[in-house]
Amino acid sequence: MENTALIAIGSNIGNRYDNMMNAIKILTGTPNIRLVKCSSIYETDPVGYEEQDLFLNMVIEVNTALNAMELLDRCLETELDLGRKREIRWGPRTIDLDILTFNQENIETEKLIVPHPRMLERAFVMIPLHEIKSDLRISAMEKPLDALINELPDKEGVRIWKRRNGEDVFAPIES
Ligand code: GSY
Repeated sequence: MENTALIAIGSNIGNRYDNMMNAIKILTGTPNIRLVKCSSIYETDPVGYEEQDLFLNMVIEVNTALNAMELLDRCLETELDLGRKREIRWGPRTIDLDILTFNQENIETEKLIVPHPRMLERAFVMIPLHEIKSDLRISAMEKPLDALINELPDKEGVRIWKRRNGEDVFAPIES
């Protein structure tokens, strides 16, 4: 299990919590992907196409023996297993699994770009990410995660929904 990946998970159709838990079970239910850490779950205002239901979002860390493209295929298979249909580009979805980082690698192919090109702009990714990887640095970052989060305009659109443990997850990023 030599590789480490961070994966963002989101859902805004049906039983959003069950969708997310089932996605984690399917994805990490084989010997070559191991769940290391889960963030709390946040309820978030939709970004992009705003006329849709609220999302639940979280970030997980996994260890894996797969390479990045194999992990992407597993994410896409998991989405399909859970009935995801790709319809409106920024629209509602049963489940969304986005690889944010894969080790420290920079990968740019037609199917996969990591680090994820929009992750630093999205409070619904950055807040759960900060919770489990507050010291993360990627080449596109000019500041630490907490400083970037404080500058994000839509952070009020990210509210705790199910806390991972007793700690105040917002304390380190409140200005
Ligand atoms: O890119 C992920 C799908 N997505 C989301 C999401 O997961 N959460 C929120 N809050 N807005 C979103 N817009 C899109 S597209």
